[in-house]
Amino acid sequence: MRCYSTEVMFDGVRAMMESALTARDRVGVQDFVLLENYTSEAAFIENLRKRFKENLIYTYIGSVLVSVNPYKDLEIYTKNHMERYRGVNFYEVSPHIYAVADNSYRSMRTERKDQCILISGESGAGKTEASKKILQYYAVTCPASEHVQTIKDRLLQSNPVLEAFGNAKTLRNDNSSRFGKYMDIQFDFRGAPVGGHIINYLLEKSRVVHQNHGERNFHIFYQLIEGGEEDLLRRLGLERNPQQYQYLVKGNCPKVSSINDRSDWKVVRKALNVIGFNEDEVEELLNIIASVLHLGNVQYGGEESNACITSDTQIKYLARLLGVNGTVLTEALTHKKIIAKGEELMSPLNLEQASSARDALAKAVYGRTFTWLVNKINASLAYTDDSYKHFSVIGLLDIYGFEVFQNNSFEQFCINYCNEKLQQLFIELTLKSEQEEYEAEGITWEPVQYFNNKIICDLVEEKFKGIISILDEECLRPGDASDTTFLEKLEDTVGGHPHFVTHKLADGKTRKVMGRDEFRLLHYAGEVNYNVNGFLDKNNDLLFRNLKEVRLRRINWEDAAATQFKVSLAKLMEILMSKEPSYVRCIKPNDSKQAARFDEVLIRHQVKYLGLMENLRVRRAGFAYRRRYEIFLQRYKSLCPDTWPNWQGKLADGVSTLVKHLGYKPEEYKMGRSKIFIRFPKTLFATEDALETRKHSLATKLQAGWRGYS
Ligand code: AD9
Ligand code: MG
Repeated sequence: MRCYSTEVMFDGVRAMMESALTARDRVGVQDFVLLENYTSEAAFIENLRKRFKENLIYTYIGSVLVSVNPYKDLEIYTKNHMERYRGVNFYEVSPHIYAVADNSYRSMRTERKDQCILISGESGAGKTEASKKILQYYAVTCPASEHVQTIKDRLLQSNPVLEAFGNAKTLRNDNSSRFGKYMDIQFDFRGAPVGGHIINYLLEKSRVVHQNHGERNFHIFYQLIEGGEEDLLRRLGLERNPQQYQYLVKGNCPKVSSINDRSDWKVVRKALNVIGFNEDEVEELLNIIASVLHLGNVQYGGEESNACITSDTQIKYLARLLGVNGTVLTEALTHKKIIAKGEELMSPLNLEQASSARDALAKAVYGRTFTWLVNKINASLAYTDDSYKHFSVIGLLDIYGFEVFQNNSFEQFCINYCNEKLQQLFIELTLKSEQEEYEAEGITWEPVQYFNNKIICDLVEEKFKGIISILDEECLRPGDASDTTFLEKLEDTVGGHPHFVTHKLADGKTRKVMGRDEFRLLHYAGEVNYNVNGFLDKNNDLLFRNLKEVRLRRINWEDAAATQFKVSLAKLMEILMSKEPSYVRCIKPNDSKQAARFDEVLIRHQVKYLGLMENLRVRRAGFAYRRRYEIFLQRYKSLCPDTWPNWQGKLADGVSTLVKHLGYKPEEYKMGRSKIFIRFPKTLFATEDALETRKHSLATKLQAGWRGYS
């Protein structure tokens, strides 16, 4: 028996030794700053590939977490895993999303500073999943009481609701978020979550009326139709068949194999209750969802120049569901109000105009309902305990990544502008924190050269002469303003900007590779051509005035436009600047949603768009590695007779003695106030190898001892 256990132990030790000695070759480095050739993109990608192959989806760049979507369940999100990361120092455990969550939580608790976690990456890269993992981590590991449990439940349950109304199946992701989301989690003095607040950005409303082939409308429509109870559907006048509805057939994709609309409906209904919606509110919400479907089935006929509605079935439902007068609604869907010689007149719409008016109403109704929903969720998450007003905050930002399609429009313009702003913040804050750490440690700061993308942000957002200002100006200009005149104005105003290109060349000739209705922006992440068609309408959020006058209960008609987006982004930047940031950079390994496929071309693109090489360069510009003295000494003290088994003097002196004994040259390291800074990975690796060799020889001795014993 004893002999058997010794054998097992011996094999275990040997296996551990072997794996440790070859580990770096097999699984790469867990922090990119330890890459010898840190400026090489190929080395960067090779490291990602090695780790991905071993199911190690997380790797650091300093404190930034890089995550590659595994597209399979890895069983690394259990309660045991959560426990393993709880209260443990970032570098003592392997990279994980829980380490980021825990690190932010501890910084918030110990330094009393609000935190934020910024998650970015392209569609399908795993941002939303990452943000859910963080939320779950807090829900499980933070202290709880009855009230706190209610808030934890509501925070968790806000996800299925927001996803039902704001997510959809796209070609890139079966559960794609079609809005940006910033969520504050508020913690009380004991570190328990006691409230929350959500801000949403730029919902893709165009999806309500149109979907590309293979894509779907927002999940809620299918959930309601597939899962809604018989009498509910009867009240709403809906049939249990998505193919009946014009707004659901455009993508020819009513079913998705990875989605069960019927069971999702049950989850959403329950979540609405948990969040605190009463039956009337749920009914009202569903009335609006149903009315969007009825609106889509409103058909026009009559003369080309004078549209009329061919059947009043939908209008009857709409009038009842929305609580509006049917005649007023019919007129609003077929006429527009114009002012001629100071008088208001109703002018008939032609067929095309009438269809756009109908679609505009559907989009507006849906968009405003989404805002109302977010407001309701916020009310239910609001921190209500007046007796103790002060709380600390961790913010989670799950926002759309940089997008480049074959055809890029207003939406991509806004999304990419948003990423440009976040990149600016990222570079500024990374540099700032590097600089602050050097200062705090009393080490001379060595300036880092980097590309500052402020010039591109200014091109988009500057007052009077930025692209958004010019767009607004064209939208307000009466007369012949159009997408074409907008482009002409852009050429006149920013034509000479180094990051702006159109088909016109400076010498009056034409650049053949570009369309006449396009402009190109040279973003930090790459070049994107934007087609101007639809820019003015989308910026106006076109809705004829009389449609706005069809007052709908609980719906607040505010205009949305690029300027509003700009203002809300500026506010977001302010929020983020006031907090201590952590970053999660998500990468999508392939375009076919497959596990274990590492598409190198696709990944190289993302490494570029996410600015990861720049990030690594900034982080590595000075020192590859830094550790607090006590942690460094604890790990390596066995390598020096003077520090083993325990160093009695000052920590810094112990580390000094140790590294001198190891033969570190003065140019290889610097001693800060509380940390040692090591310039090159090879110095650290030599030390690590010395440690392995020592463990190995100890194990051999131990093994000899055991043999003798048995
Ligand atoms: V989008 O910009 O909203 O379209 P996200 O949010 O970046 O996108 P999401 O988090 O929704 O992507 O992930 C897409 C899918 O990848 C998920 O539905 C999962 O099936 C899969 N995924 C993502 N992360 C993980 C993970 N850590 N483990 C397993 C994952 N599967
Ligand atoms: Mg998402």
